[in-house]
Amino acid sequence: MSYKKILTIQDISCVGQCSLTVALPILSACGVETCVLPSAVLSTHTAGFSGYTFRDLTEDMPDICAHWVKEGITFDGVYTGYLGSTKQIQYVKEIIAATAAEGLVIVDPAMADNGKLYPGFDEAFVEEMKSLCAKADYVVPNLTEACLLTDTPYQTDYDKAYIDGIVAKLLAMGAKTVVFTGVSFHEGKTGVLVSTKESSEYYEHDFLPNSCHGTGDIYSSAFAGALLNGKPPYDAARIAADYTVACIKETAKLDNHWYGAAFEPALGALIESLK
Ligand code: PXL
Repeated sequence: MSYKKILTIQDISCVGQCSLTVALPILSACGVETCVLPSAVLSTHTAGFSGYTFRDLTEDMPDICAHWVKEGITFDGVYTGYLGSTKQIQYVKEIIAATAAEGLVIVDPAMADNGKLYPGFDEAFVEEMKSLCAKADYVVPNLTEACLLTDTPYQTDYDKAYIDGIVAKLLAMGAKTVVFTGVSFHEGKTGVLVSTKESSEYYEHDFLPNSCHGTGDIYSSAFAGALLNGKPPYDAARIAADYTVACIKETAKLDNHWYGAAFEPALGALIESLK
């Protein structure tokens, strides 16, 4: 039996259905042993709430890593999401080198959406994030993040050449596979483009108007879980897309559920799709 162990590094937003509170249950449901390194602890996420608390855990990281190295702890993969500071990105690279030298590196450069950086991030953070993406086996950006990482002006109206240009830059930076989410070429549709230097495959699915916060984290977590289950990248991308759509549909049934997506009711379907 293959029983894989992944480390996921991202924040704990205590309330808000994103980052670790999403990644841990989804990866566990995928049958993957999930170890966590919280990058920061926030009372809520930063999108739509005001006055949230933020405890940066950057300075805990070197000691945590040193302890793991002393114990001989290694991981089959590392999946990074929202990171707490620019300095932390350097530590994350060191943790990957020390504990997952042979493992899969999945980087969701969770820092921006809808043409804007999340609160608290700046150009220096984007620059440092480029260096982490360069080390990724899989980088999973949305359009805003992909534009920031490649110094491309953000456009909502685009064609295939615009997207291909961004992908080429991400691959040239060093990312081995680009899993580009939210790429839409037809009205009412969106999809994910999975590209390496050799190949490119696109999975199109319905665009749901009630798009909700946290779906990027749901997507990346399901993608990482499917990949660690041995699914080929395109299949993992498709499984994650179908699961994310199911979560958005579940959320649409709820009143006033604006802060996150109801990912729990669709976990059973995700588990089925991995069989
Ligand atoms: O879903 C991405 C995310 C993760 N963590 C925090 C966030 C966000 C997006 O806004 O604020 C704290």
